[in-house]
Amino acid sequence: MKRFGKPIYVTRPYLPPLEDFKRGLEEVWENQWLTNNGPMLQRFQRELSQYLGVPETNLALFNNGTLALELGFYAMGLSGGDVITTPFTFVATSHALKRIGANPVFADIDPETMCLSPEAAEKLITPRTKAIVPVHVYGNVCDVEGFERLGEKYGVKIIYDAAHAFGVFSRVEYVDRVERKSIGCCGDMSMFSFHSTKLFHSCEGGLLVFKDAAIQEKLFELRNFAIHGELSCTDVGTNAKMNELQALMGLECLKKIDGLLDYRQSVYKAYEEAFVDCPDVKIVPYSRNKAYVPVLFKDFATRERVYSELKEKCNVFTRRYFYPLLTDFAPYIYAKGTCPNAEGLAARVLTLPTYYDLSLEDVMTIAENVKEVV
Ligand code: T4K
Repeated sequence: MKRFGKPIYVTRPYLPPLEDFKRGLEEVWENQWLTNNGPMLQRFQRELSQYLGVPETNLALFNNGTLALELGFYAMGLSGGDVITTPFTFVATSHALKRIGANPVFADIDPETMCLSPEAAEKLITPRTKAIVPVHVYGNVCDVEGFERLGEKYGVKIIYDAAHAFGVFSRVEYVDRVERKSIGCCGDMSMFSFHSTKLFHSCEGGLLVFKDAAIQEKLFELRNFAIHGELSCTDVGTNAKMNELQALMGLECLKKIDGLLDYRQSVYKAYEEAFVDCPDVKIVPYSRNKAYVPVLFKDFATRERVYSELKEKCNVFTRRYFYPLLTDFAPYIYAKGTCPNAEGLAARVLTLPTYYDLSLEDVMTIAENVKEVV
């Protein structure tokens, strides 16, 4: 097995050219405005609106994805209700529900896409259900039509955790033209995470995209303590404001988004080719933006061996996203054993390194090392 001289992590944040960032910093210095709805934040919101093809009235930026989810759930009135969601995700999804006083109810995932199954979710709908929160896990797109049907049939909100799905669009064909539609436009609301470990980031950050423009004012209020000027406070808000340096990082990364997305496809393709002759490593093909490269092994023992040998012998730090399942963690242990598909896949999955400057040669070496272990 080949050992890398420097550690290879599951991801590395893209950094824009320092000169470009410095120019932006000069502007921040001139403005002497660092947070609280500053000019960089407003520009970032404007440019995101153009990139996503979503009106500015239907977006809101936050200081991280978790608080974006929390405030989104709160603004949609989920407190006190049951919300059906997936256990195969990062803890932030269900933590955000719990923290606003909603009760996460876990339904199983589709064994192919690894996203929440609409059929499994439907079986758990009761009069207490206020919403369904599917996750486009790894950038694999959920069965959005299936969830739309459930939303209409039962009158429940559909709110996507799209933390991994920035840069995913679908083609919409009209008689006279073809348009692209952001995955964020599905359902009542979607959240994109701009954390440094994401293919597009603002150091930390989160974006909500929502169908009903009327909710924007509420979200702006909630992210700023729900205070209005000096004399009024109308709700229990919090501090979830994105600052100017975050917005600047986001703007600089947005300039490069097409290249970042293209390169992820190349990395994925290189892994795919490397594993084509190896039936013991099954690459999961569903991610649209290739934000992650999940692979499945035949059993838990093999996955664990690959994980540790890559770390110890090769200096390669893969991650077992998403193991353990949320239903193995103390706050959600009440649902342990209820989602067999998710349990089976969490025991066998490993996400391999992918990032903007991971060379294709290094991808081949990582893949060869994996093949030597299985
Ligand atoms: N919903 C879903 C489905 C999510 O996956 C997430 C977050 C959220 C909601 C919440 O969104 P945010 O509130 O985070 O915006 C990471 C991230 O912290 C987390 O954002 C992400 N999902 C989760 C899947 O992964 P860790 O604990 O695995 O990250 P960490 O610090 O171990 O970083 C992974 C590797 O990246 C490191 O081994 C080295 C490298 N790295 C990391 C950072 C931060 C760098 O090279 N440079 C860096 O600056 O959680």
